[in-house]
Amino acid sequence: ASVIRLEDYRPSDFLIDHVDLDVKLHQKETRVTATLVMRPNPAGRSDAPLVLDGDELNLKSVALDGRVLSSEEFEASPQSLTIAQAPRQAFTLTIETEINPTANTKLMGLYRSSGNYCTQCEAEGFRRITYFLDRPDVLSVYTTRIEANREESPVLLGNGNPVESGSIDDTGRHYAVWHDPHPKPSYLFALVGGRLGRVAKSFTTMSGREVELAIYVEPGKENRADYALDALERSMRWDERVFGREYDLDVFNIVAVSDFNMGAMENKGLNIFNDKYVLASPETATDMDYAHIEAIIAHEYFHNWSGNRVTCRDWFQLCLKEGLTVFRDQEFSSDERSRPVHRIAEVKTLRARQFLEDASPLSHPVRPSQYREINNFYTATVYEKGAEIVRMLKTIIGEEDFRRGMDLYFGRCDGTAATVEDFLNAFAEVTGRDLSHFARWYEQSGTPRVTVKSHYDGAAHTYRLDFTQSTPPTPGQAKKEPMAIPVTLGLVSHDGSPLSAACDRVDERGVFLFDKAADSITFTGVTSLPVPSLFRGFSAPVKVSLDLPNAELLVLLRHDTDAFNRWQAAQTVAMRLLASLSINAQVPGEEIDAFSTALCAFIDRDAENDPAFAALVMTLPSEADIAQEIGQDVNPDAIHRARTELRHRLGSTGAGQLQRIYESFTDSGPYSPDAASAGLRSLRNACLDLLAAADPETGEALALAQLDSATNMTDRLASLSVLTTIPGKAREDAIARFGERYRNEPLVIDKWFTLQAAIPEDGTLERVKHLMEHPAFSLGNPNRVRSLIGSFAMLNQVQFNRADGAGYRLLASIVLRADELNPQLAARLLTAFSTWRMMENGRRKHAEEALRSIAQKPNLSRDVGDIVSRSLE
Ligand code: BAL
Ligand code: ZN
Repeated sequence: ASVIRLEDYRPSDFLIDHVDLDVKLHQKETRVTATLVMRPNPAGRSDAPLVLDGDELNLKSVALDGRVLSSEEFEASPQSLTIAQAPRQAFTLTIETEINPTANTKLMGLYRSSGNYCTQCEAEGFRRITYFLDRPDVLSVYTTRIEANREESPVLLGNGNPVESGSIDDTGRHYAVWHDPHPKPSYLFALVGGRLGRVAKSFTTMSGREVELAIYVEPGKENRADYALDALERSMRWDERVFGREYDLDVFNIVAVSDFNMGAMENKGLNIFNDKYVLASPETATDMDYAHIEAIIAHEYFHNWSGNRVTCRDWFQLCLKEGLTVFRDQEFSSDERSRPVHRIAEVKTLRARQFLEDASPLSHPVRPSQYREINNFYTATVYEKGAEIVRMLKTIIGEEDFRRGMDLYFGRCDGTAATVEDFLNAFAEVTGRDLSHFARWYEQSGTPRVTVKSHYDGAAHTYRLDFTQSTPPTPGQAKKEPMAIPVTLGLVSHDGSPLSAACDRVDERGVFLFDKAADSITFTGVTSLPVPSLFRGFSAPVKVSLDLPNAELLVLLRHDTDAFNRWQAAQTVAMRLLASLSINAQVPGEEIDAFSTALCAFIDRDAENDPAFAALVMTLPSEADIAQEIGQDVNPDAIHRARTELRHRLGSTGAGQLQRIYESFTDSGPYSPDAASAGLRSLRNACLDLLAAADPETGEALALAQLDSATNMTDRLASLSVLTTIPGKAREDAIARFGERYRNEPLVIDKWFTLQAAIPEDGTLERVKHLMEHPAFSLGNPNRVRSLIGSFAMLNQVQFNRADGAGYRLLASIVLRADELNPQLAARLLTAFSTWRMMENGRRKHAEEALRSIAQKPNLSRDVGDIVSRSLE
């Protein structure tokens, strides 16, 4: 497939100022009439033909300034519409197409989900509705008339504000007209027609405008949207307070649909959501679901400024809206919840997904320089690493200048399609700093590794830290330059007493900017050997090697003022033990004892003060994290044994404390999803997990009792999860009962699929195949596929990476089947192979064979073809 390059960008030859869409919804033969008010772009070529994008379109007619064109006057295929002799002044083009929403299984463009009509246009779905200049730098004002059968689709929604609606006499049909005054790119277009329930409330903006907020869901599930509606209101208030951003339409609508490729979509004034990220009740949703709903509602709302009012010039700039908006939603969640706990969760996700991607054949810069299929670049690198870049920028320039820069960026770029350079220029301008070195973060892929060595001179009372950095080669980038890395740091004394030390390279906020291949900083006035606390709050997305013994790291767990580094210290020690146990099958018992003792002391002292934080400290790095740390010749079975062994040791040493906490924190009173209540549940369930690891018999009894008495999905699912680790009749009965109880709740059945797919036993392969025949499973529904197949491939390290290759073969066969229905979904599943080169030789061979079996299939989608070829490169 052809490669699209950033360096080839040129402005569109034509512009579209106004779009008038008339959409007559029918299940199989939807008629779309698009009237486009166009003109040549002064910045484009003056002699260029007009070439409009299409995708699987059926053209019915085309007219220029009201005159129907004959077939000699244009060239049309399902993929494009070309008018060689387009006018050189303003003109109106009227295009009629017919599309079949029922046959649209790709879930791009206009499709049906549970009988409702909905759209998804980002990145290139609008061209599946009508021929268009389907690129983000063509901004137009849209008026949309939607017509449908009133019985089938009583609700008709479009972008912008409602203008009029009415019946069409004697036809059973009705219509609604929507107008969006804000010029937008086609990827932000949306419409919905369907039978939907509604919850609403009104919101008064900071300047006193009234906005009607509404969420539309499957009828009967309205009360499950209350939390999302509340989160929306809180997001709007927060964006006013923290970024000075106000909403700009009379209505803000959200629609939840059950078949959706992404989490949600920020269409102007009409967000469309995967129902997983809207619907919640204590009976069906976990604490984590509530937190995700809050974050994604906020994310899509924040796009109204970072993405919609200021959009992207081209898809290479995707991080401009996504990285920035992830940063904004992370800040929102941190303000609404516990900042350190949220930061730890962010970093866990970043390492599990982005560091993994960056160490794989799929590694790419935050702003890629080329792509074959843009859908494959909605990645952890663009999103999560993109957010880390914004965070580092704020760390380097400080809070006040960051806000001034954001104000300048939003103000100056409002109504335009911008670039990463526009973004950085705003900050360069308000600070007077040269940010060209910092800009490397957007261009250079791979995770930098920073190595730090410490030297204490007890006589001179100086403490020196020597930093070096290097970034490994990644596809297309053999050689790397040093990065501008903000290191937030401090020194900690062994007993936690205040420590006076000075260093002129560290600013008053504790930030040292490390921007060379090697550098040293020296603290003076250090009267006793300190422990360095580096990268506080995870101040840069790097891997750190530090020459500190475990005992000193455990000082940080006890005494650091930075909560993130307290957690990090415990993780680092655990990771060292787990990696050694995996590779050598044993480590000196006293090292494990020292860690267990420190952890028990921590639990005794701190667990009750901050339960959510304690639960995180008590959770060991995942098997996938350990594999990533080892990095080569990985044997997932050895890793699984090592982690099981360490959990067993921790659970046994801490049994007394764990039991006490487990019993003292019994849940009482009505369920509340707030962070404090969720924290208590997470601590209690972390205790249950370790108790079961120490003694499966006790664990089984406790988990069965909890499953029976649980009053909410968090506790119920946690107990079922513990049971899935203990083979036997009790587990199978519990799984069956849970499946029966929730058979009419697809989003809960997803959790049930996930737990079973993650069982680290040989029988899981057959279990997954069997579950694919379950009435609730459908290869056409992304949530079902991700829950069962995605979880098997991404969460079940030992079974996906089976030594006999059967896990790889199963995934390859499913990817090929899914590709015929939904290429985006298939390509996403296929990324589970991104770790294949890390595996030991036998597994590596099996994985390569599976990948080659996919690569050789004819008619692969561009999505799957791209991932498979990059995976094999
Ligand atoms: N723009 C695609 C979905 C999201 O990131 O909000
Ligand atoms: Zn987004």
